[in-house]
Amino acid sequence: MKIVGQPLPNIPWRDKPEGYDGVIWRFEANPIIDWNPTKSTARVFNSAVVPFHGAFVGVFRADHKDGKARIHVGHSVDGVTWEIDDNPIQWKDESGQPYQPNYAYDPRVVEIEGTYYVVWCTDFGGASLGFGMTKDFKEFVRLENPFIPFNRNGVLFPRRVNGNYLMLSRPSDSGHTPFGDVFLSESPDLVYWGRHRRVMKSGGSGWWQSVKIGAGPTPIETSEGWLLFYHGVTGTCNGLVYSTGAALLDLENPSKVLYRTREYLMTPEKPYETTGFVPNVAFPCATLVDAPSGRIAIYYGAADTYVALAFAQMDELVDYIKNNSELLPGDAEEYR
Ligand code: BMA
Repeated sequence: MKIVGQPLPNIPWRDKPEGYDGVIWRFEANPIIDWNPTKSTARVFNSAVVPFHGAFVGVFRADHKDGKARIHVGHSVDGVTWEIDDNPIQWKDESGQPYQPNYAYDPRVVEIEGTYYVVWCTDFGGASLGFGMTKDFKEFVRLENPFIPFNRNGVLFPRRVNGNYLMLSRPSDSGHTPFGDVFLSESPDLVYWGRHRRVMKSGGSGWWQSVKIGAGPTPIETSEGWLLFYHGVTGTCNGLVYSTGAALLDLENPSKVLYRTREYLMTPEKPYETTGFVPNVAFPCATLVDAPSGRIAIYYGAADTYVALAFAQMDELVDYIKNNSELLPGDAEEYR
């Protein structure tokens, strides 16, 4: 079993605590970003991190003190301590004109062929996917929105598959959507998207993913398939609960699910996950990966208030997913 990717010897890392029997373990100093991290921002969570020039850069969801969500750049030497810009990203459109989204949240970032792409949730007559690129995290170019409303949780694959770019997304409604499956779309040029397929449905015997599911971080290429962390949502009399699961998708045709966790891997347990602006949310948006060692660091938003960090070891995690899998009808097929 191996990860297909680059070494990242400076990945933030902790060995699994002695006696702990889960396959994802939390950083003991969580949360790594607390309330009011900059002058204008109240809460930073559900954010994306990538390696950059020997250190790390992030695109952070920041809910401002006016209550509105925007996205900001941050830098870190160790992936744990972050300097976040107080100003949101200033976009220009492809003709060089300034462009600012009305709101922006839940960004994912991926490097493809030397360019960093950002997908976020934007206002496009309702919640939909915003899209842009940067090469240096200083100048950002806003690109065409990939899909019509309503949609969330857009996640690009880190390379083309069979010549096309791939994006996972979760078609939704304009509010706190009470449904949601993960879909896959292809594009030859990152402008025109089609060949839509349904990848995974909510539901199954595991109630933690009974209401809706959505892709989390950029899928990780492994010898066993694309490793996808995703969030699964259940309803309670106190509102929705966001847990984390994982799946392995077919390498050549990622619309087919090979394995998928029947039980969650992580659910809100710690005070910073169960208590905050929105209680009971563990929402993964990014991973860092050291391919030779199989180490995975997971960045997740906690309680719509904090950024937290957790860790997994690829071979142990993949074994677990394979041995504790439950596919739903249609998961393993190409659903068109
Ligand atoms: C979802 C998104 C996430 C958020 C979650 C819980 O609909 O808005 O950003 O973490 O709800 O509030």
